[in-house]
Amino acid sequence: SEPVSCTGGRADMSLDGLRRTFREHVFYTQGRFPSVATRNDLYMAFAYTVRDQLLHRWIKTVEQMAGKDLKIVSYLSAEFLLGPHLENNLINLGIYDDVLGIAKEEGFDIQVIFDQEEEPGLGNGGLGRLAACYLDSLASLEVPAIGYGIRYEFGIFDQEIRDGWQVERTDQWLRLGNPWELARPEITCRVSFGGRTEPYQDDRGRYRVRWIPHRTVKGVAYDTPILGYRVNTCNLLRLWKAEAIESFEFEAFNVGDYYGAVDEKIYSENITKVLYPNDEPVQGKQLRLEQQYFFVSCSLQDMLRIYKLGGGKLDRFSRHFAIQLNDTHPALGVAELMRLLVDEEGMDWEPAWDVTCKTFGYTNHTLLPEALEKWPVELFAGLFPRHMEIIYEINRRFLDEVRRRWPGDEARVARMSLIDESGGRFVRMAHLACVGSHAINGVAELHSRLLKEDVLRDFHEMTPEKFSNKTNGVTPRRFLVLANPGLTRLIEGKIGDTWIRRPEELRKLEPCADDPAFREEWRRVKLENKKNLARVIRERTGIEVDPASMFDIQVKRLHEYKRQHLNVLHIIALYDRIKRNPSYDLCPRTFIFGGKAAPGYFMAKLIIKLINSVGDTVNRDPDVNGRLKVVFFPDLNVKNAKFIYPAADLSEQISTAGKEASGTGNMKFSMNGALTIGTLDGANVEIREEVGAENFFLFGLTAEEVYSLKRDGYRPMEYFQANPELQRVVERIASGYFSNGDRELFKPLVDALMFHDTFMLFADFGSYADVQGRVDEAYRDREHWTRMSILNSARMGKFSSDRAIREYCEDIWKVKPVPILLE
Ligand code: OAK
Repeated sequence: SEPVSCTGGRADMSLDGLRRTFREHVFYTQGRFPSVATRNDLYMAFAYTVRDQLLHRWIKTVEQMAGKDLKIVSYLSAEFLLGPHLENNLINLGIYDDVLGIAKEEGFDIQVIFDQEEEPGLGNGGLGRLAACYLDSLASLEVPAIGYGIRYEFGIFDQEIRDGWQVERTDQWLRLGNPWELARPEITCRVSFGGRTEPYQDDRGRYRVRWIPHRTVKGVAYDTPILGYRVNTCNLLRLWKAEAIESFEFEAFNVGDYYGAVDEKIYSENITKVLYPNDEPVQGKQLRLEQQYFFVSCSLQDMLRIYKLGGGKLDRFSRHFAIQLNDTHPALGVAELMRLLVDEEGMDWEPAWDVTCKTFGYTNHTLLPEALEKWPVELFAGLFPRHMEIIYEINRRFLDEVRRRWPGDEARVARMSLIDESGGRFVRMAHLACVGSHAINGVAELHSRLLKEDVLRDFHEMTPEKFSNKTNGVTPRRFLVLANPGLTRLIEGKIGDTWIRRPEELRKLEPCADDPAFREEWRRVKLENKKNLARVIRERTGIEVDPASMFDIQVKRLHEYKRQHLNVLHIIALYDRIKRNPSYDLCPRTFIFGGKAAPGYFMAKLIIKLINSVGDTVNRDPDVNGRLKVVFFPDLNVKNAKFIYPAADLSEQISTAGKEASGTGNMKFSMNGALTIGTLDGANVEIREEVGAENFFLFGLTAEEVYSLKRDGYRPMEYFQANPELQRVVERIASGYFSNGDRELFKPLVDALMFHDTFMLFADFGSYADVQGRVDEAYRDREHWTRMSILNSARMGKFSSDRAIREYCEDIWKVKPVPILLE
């Protein structure tokens, strides 16, 4: 067919065109005179102006892909933590400065407009943000891709701090409308739950099964365009919203059951109401399982629909779709695709299984055993009677294979089974994902190795060829260009801007580390960023911090394995040194924390309280005399993070070795020139390799040492007794020094450390405190510190999500870029 013409008009990206479109949107979309337009009207008008540009490219993308024999990546994720769209799209379109100019002409502050955007917080932390970075890179590399997920009405809660405690408030991101999405009421799927199955013979006399479900809901597609950086590829993020199917309402109305109809509606809509705010571990709640199946079923039905539009035969499906499972949350997809192919499309089991295995890839994101998803068989079979049968059949065939390879090894069979029967019966989602995928990967070298040696050892022994590593990456567009315009300009002045697409070229900066004038400039930018953060901290917490002090920052979800409390123990140690020796020589430091705790995770919330309590005491104590400040930055999200990474001098990556799968905050900090103090955990290992051991502050046990210490019986008390400073630190907490004499408040935390210390803080405390001493010394030599800082940024190219996505494309998905032309 003829290419669609959408040149001129709103597709006009000249300054005049943009200005005209903007004015039109104020008028015709928002229905306002400029003189009465609210801040939100202006934001909406800008957003629609930009969206018009995206839609232009989107249509070109769809048009030029249609009918081509290409392969599409389908990224299945229960979470996408996108962050605000407006600024990011301006950067990717290359019209940031134009729009700044228009705003100025029209007489308002663009920052105020940016600030108006409510971010879609449809994720908890690392896993969801990684999915968003990968969407950015897929589009930037011109790879055809669809992200599939859930349109939660309420995303991750907003965090407030009251009296030092975390208080959760509902996230209302859709309150003022969402200009970035297009509702597609015509793209719908039916998703069923419960009921029973029944055998029958089809017209060819073959044994078949039909599922007679108990209830059915409707999934409606909501599409968000995802534009790549300075390319015309505009991919799709398709999020599903649950609604009641009409027939239920009619039936209920017909028998006069008005309330029944309304109940059904509420019941159905509940499925996509709210994001579960726990990251690792996830909670075994029925609604959560319903969410997973709901979005997976909608997405697979949608892919089959798109595929059939092209007239393809089902046994070739895997040549046209590569589906990636972002952890096990969408792993039910393996059973659902089998059901769709066998029950709905009439395929035989073997070819259907072949298609399924060739289509799916599985990425694991955690080493915490308690975070491996498993669902009680009773719950599972009740909701998905047909999938339960399919899983039993997959398992039967799979375990036959295991028995053929390892005759008589029933212990192995029990370990590998898709059903855990070691006490209660559970469906093991990671096993389902492994068996149903042709590729399995971890997210950092160390993590991938530990998966092979430990968590997924049996699977690796059986099919080593499925395993690989794909070290995580982050998008330099959002986390450097957008977050740190000062540094971006400075870098551009030296090496141009090609590094934004090819961050390996940042290496060209290395010689600048030896240039005193450049170092001076580098410090000036950092100082500006710190002043900026200091201002935001003042506005949000009332605390004054000194931009001349070292900014030592730990921002991430609150979790015991991430050991924010190890950081606190060290702060108390410094405080204790000052109290014992008022003239103690300490390089002034501002400790900044941020991150949300799962609402039901008592210990994580107590750690937030401890940080704030220590802050209250230390910040007010005149003896401290400016040497220490402690701040808890409330409501860490993508929007706030942009003030934080660029302002850091020191990045705290201090998890117990062997626990953090990768980490991605570590990359964001280092890219922005922060030095890392960290353990040999997750991607820290590779960051240190890249930036050089001499530019990284390493401490703590290795994963192997953690493992053998645990095996041989770890006794935290021994470390406690051997370290008088640690004793004084713990005593200050236990005595109520930070809690107005209340000895009970922090007792659970103190007891957990003294008697269990699962994450080995005591074992690492000495080494941590020593290395922090070296950090203090290093910071005094500002020239040398700046050198190290420049080298960190210059050597972080590997950790661009573009590199990660290229590896996925080549090794797992076997997909190629499809450049899109505008005219
Ligand atoms: C969340 C729920 C279940 C399992 C894992 C997660 C998760 O967020 N994992 C995190 O994924 C990030 C992206 O790969 C990693 O960088 C983090 O280390 C990991 O904790």
